[in-house]
Amino acid sequence: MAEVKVLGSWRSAFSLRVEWALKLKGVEYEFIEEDMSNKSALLVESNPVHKKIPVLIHNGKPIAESLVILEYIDETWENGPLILPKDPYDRAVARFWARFLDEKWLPAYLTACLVSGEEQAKAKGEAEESLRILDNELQGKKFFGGDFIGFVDIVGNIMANWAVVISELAGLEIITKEKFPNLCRWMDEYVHSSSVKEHLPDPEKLTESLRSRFQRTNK
Ligand SMILES: N[C@@H](CCC(=O)N[C@@H](CS)C(=O)NCC(=O)O)C(=O)O
Repeated sequence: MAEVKVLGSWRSAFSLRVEWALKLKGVEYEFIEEDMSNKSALLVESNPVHKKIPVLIHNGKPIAESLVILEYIDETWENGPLILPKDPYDRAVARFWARFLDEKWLPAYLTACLVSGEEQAKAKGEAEESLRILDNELQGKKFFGGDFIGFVDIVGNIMANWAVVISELAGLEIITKEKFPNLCRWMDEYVHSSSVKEHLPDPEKLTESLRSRFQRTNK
């Protein structure tokens, strides 16, 4: 039987992407919790370039970067639902939105929650601009993937749970029903869907673990 290991952390949205994809495909795996303040030799040798989680190790061969891993999982385990669409154009579109989330929306959102004053207003504006585009993309759709959870939904996990916790700690209201109705409906649908809800980190535990980094005391 194939040996599948995931080097990750219970609180990392990136490593949970990998776990959710494996669960969706029904692949059994061993989860190895990494201590980010004391990275294991296995992590450093498996991902020598970035030394980051998640890493998927399949029969001894490591693969790093969550988006790359999701595609590998989809191509390797053909049973179960497709993560990326079949059609080449739809696949390209899904990859486009996944990169948009990680490269455009996420850095602006995190910056808005970490800085203050003018810098914060600028980052918040940029994050909201990305959210408007994503909200529009969800118009008339249940999930980014259509009727079922797919690549972009899995990558967007960070919006549906982490983003809410982080902005609460930072005392910023960004994703509201008034401004982003489609996105809020998607978040609700997504976190309550059967393939996701039982695998979400405990919200209180997550809040505690992110408190020291994001809570603002000088508001
Ligand atoms: N682009 C990477 C990001 C992964 C990432 O940022 N991992 C964080 C934990 S959430 C990490 O390992 N940080 C350790 C470090 O930066 O030293 C991916 O998609 O896998």
